[in-house]
Parts: sequence; structure tokens; C-alpha cells
Amino acid sequence: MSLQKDIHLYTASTMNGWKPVVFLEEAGVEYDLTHIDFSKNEQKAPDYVKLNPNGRIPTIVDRANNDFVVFESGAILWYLAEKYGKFLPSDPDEKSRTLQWLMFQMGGVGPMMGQAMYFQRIAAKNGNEDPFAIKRYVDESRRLMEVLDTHLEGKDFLVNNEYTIADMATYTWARAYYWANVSVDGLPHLQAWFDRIDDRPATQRALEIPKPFWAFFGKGDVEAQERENADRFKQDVKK
Ligand SMILES: N[C@@H](CCC(=O)N[C@@H](CS)C(=O)NCC(=O)O)C(=O)O
Repeated sequence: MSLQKDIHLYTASTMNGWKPVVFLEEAGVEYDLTHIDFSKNEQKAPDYVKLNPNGRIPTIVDRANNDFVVFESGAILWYLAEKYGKFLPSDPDEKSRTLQWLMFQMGGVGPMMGQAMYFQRIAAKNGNEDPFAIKRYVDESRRLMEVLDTHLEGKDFLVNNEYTIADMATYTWARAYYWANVSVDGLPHLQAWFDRIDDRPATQRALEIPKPFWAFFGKGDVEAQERENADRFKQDVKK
């Protein structure tokens, strides 16, 4: 009997990296984990790029399905939801609504907040400050937070009052509003949704896997973690 688990997850402690961890912890699925170390550029190593042609995390390999590889965090959540029959409604309309909010995160919340974070926490910290880009991405991120807040009024979760992969994907990004310097003031429905997901034991476990990075949430030694993070991507920032 093999000791290997079905799912082998390659990830790191980032907003995209936590998405499959949140799913697997919530679903109670055991998995093997490889921590991809950005400081060693392991996400660009030839063997890893064979799995993830984008050279980024996360990636999963499903050993129970002929080593089927899935990259792109939204596709990974979708695959896991179908495989384990969890966190994706079976009703076609509710399923479509879930995928709509998942795409909203993949195409909007993630890229906008990611760039807001990049220009402030990496580019600016490595001597390349671009106020126009920062304003553009912070304003657009705030607008998206307002869309979420309006949608969440009177609801516990994004779709059908049921915790789904759309919540998992959106939470890991939106909850890191501190790191993007995006205000969530005056957005009570969004904040209540954060509290609801913060309180889930699986969320708390997931945010420490592979290791915690509390600075994303404004906790701990933010300055030291910010420096560590900025240094990892120093070579990418051209003056
Ligand atoms: N669209 C991809 C984005 C993946 C992505 O950007 N991952 C980041 C961490 S959140 C990464 O691997 N960064 C390392 C690098 O840029 O070299 C997904 O959702 O999986």
C-alpha cells in the first residue's frame, strides 16, 4: 500500500497559494505538500515548469488520476470541487453563479490587488515608485471591494448562503486588503463576511501552511516581512 496521498500540492504562502490549502483543509482531505521557495526561484526550475508552464504557484498533481496536473488556482479549486463533490453547488444555476464569482476573483480582484501590492510593496520598496500605477490599482481594488460589499448585503456567502470555492478564492485576496493599502472602511457586509471566514478553523489552519505570513494582514513584524518579500523580487524591479 502506498503512503502517498492522492493530491500533491506545490505551493507557497501567498494569496493564490493558499486557495487549494483552504479547500483541502476544509474538505478534510490529506495531501502531500511541496513548499516552493521563491528566494531560490524554485517556481522557475525546469522540472517545476514542466508541471506549471507559467512558472508560478500553485499546482497540483492528482496521483489517483494518472498524475493529472492542474495549474491556475481557479482551475485547481474547480477540479478539487468536482473531484470531492464539495464547495460547488450541483444545481446548474447555482454552479454557474459560483463560477461567475470565481472568475470575478480570477480576472478582477486578484490581478488588481496583486498589482496594487506589487507597485507598493515590491517596486516602491526596491526604489521604483510609480504613483499613477499605485493610484490606478488601489482605486480599482476599492471599487471591486464595493462590488463585493453590495453583493454580500443580506447574505452569509457569495452564492446561495453556502460556503463555496468562490468564497475561498476571493477571501484570500480581499482579506489581504491591508497589504494592498485598500481601505475596507464603510463596507460592513464585506467585513462581516471576513469575520465569518476568519472564524472557520480550516481558514486559521490554512493560513499557517506552508508557513504564516501575517504581514499580509497587518499583523506581526510588518516591516521585516515586507523587506524579506521585497528582496525576493529585487531582480525583477528595473530602475
Ligand atoms: N493566475 C495564476 C497566478 C499565479 C501567481 O501569480 N502566483 C504567484 C504567487 S501569488 C507566484 O507564483 N509568484 C512567483 C513569481 O512571480 O515568480 C493563478 O491564479 O494560479
